[in-house]
Amino acid sequence: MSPAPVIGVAVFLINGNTVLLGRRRSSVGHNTYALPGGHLEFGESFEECAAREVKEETGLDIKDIQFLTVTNNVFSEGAKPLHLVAVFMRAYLADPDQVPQNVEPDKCYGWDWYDWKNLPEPLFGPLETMVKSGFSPFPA
Ligand code: 8DG
Ligand code: MG
Repeated sequence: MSPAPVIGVAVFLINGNTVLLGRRRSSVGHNTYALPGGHLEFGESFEECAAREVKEETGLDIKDIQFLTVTNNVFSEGAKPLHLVAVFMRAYLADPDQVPQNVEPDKCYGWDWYDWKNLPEPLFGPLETMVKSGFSPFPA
C-alpha cells in the first residue's frame, strides 16, 4: 500500500533582499539548498509549525508569519515513494541582530543569507520548481 501524503511547512525568512537557506544533509534532497522547515505536528497551526521549526533548526525567533502558497509534490521514482504537500510561509527576524545557528548539524551543513537574485545551486526540488515558475516570497 502507498504511504499517506505528508505535510511539510517551509519558511521564507526574509532579511532585506535575502532569504535564509541551508544545504541539506537529510536523505531527502541531500546536498541541496533548502528553507528551514519540517513536518506539521498533530494539532499545530502552520504559523506554530513555522516558528517551531525555525527555532529548532536555526535558533532564530521569527515574527509576522504569513501563509504564502502550497504545492503538491509527488516523488514516485526511488525506493521510497513520497507524496508531499508543502506549505510555504513568510516571516521576518524578531530581532534583526540575531544570527542563525546550525542547531541540527546532522541535518544541515549550515545556514546563510542568500540574495534572492543570486540563489545558490542546486536548490531543493520543490523550491527550485517555485523559483523557476517566477514565484517571489517578497511582499508586492
Ligand atoms: P521533522 O521530521 O523533524 O519534523 O522535520 P525535518 O526533518 O526538518 O523535515 P524536512 O525534511 O526539513 O521538511 C519537511 C518537508 O517539507 C520535506 O519532506 C520537504 C518539504 N519541503 C519543501 N520545500 C522545503 C524547503 O525548502 N525546506 C524544507 N525544510 N522543507 C521543504 O517542499
Ligand atoms: Mg527541516
